[in-house]
Amino acid sequence: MAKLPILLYPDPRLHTKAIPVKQVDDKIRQLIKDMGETMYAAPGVGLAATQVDVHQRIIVIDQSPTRDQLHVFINPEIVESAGVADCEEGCLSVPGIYDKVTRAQNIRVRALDERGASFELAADGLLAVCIQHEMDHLEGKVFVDKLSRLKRQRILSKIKKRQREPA
Ligand code: K2U
Ligand code: ZN
Repeated sequence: MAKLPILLYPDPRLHTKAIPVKQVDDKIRQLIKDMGETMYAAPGVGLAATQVDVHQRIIVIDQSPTRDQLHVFINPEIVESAGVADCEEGCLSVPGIYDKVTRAQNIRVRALDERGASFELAADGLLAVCIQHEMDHLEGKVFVDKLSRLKRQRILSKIKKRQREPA
């Protein structure tokens, strides 16, 4: 397995729209293993393939307290959504930045698993937030893109200031 480098905002590659996985094969399964290792090491609750510069529609999520229940979603689609909820979000591609984002409260998602079998999952709470956050990544969207222009400008200034400071 391998830890993969995570793209950092405002890297333009984060704004690439991912393409559907055509064949769930051993190469895809190895990528999923590497994404899981990368996510756990970060540490994060989720990771989209876009964030490791692989532009295919794959996300991994583990919001379990024991960190041993990895959800894998290949070619995910939200087939139902209901309600609205605000949640404080962060992102491994935008370290140290957190802000409130409004998303659907309850969702039903259809995807392929690591064997290529189709499944559906109903989600709410943090899992629902994370699925939507990761699916945004597959669309080339980062959560800070949803914030006001002023907030985005302040975040970019903070990132540029950090880059000027000695490591
Ligand atoms: O996509 C990512 O960068 C992974 C995020 C997923 C996530 C975003 C918002 C809310 C929940 C999960 C990282 O896990 S960021 C770490 C984190 C976790 C919970 C809440 C806020 C930030
Ligand atoms: Zn993110």
